[in-house]
Amino acid sequence: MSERVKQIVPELLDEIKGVLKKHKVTFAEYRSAFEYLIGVQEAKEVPLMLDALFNATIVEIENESRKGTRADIQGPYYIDEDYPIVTDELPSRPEDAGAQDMIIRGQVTDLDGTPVAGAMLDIWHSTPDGLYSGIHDNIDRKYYRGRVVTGENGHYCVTSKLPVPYQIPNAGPTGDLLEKHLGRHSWRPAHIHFWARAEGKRDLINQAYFEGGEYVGDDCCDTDHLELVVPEVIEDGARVMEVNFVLEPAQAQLAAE
Ligand code: MBD
Ligand code: FE
Repeated sequence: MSERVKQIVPELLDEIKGVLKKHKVTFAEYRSAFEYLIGVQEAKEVPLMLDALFNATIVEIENESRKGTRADIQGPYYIDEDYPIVTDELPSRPEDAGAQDMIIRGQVTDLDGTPVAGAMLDIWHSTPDGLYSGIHDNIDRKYYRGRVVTGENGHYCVTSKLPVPYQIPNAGPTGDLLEKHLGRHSWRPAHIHFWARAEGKRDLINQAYFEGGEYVGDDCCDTDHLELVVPEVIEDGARVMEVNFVLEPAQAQLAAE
């Protein structure tokens, strides 16, 4: 058994037990929490609920040991597949042809500002109506997901369609927890997910947001996203998302683990 598990789990359990005692939680309340968790499982919302509640904390911890661009939450809707390398457009749904165009581009460098060629960026984001392909409404998983590789000078560029502020699925127990039980909302600012990988560099998972957008700074998933909030630039009618990444050496990753 892992030493970390032996160290952390008993402490976690003690903390939980302490709160239960402090508030003299009754058997009926315990049973209702029990039923709640069964509902989370039945709605298949375990990934959604865990990421909404805890991913931002794990990211905060990770960022203590990061130089360069800070990490952000991965969220529950990354699909771990060998997506094709895209050189021009992320595949978009035919019915979104009229949606706002978006250009995602930028440069990957190391800590010294030297361009990183051959870095691979996994990019994924929602449809213009706030759904994730491969997850919601049987939308083909090929849409709004793909990989780009940086060129000689560390640059990349890909076009897509603009995502909108995103309401996490709120008809289930995660939405109930946030909205009904805690009096919060269930929205995230519009965002684009990235996972940057390059040889000899520490992996970086993060997200870009739209400056001035609704829910920026008021995310139901508790991100602070002080970085990668991209000012509005329009080119030929397309919203340009200039997103640059500074990657630190992979040794830092090993040291942090
Ligand atoms: C998302 O799209 C997301 O990015 C997060 C963090 C949680 C729920 C849905
Ligand atoms: Fe997301």
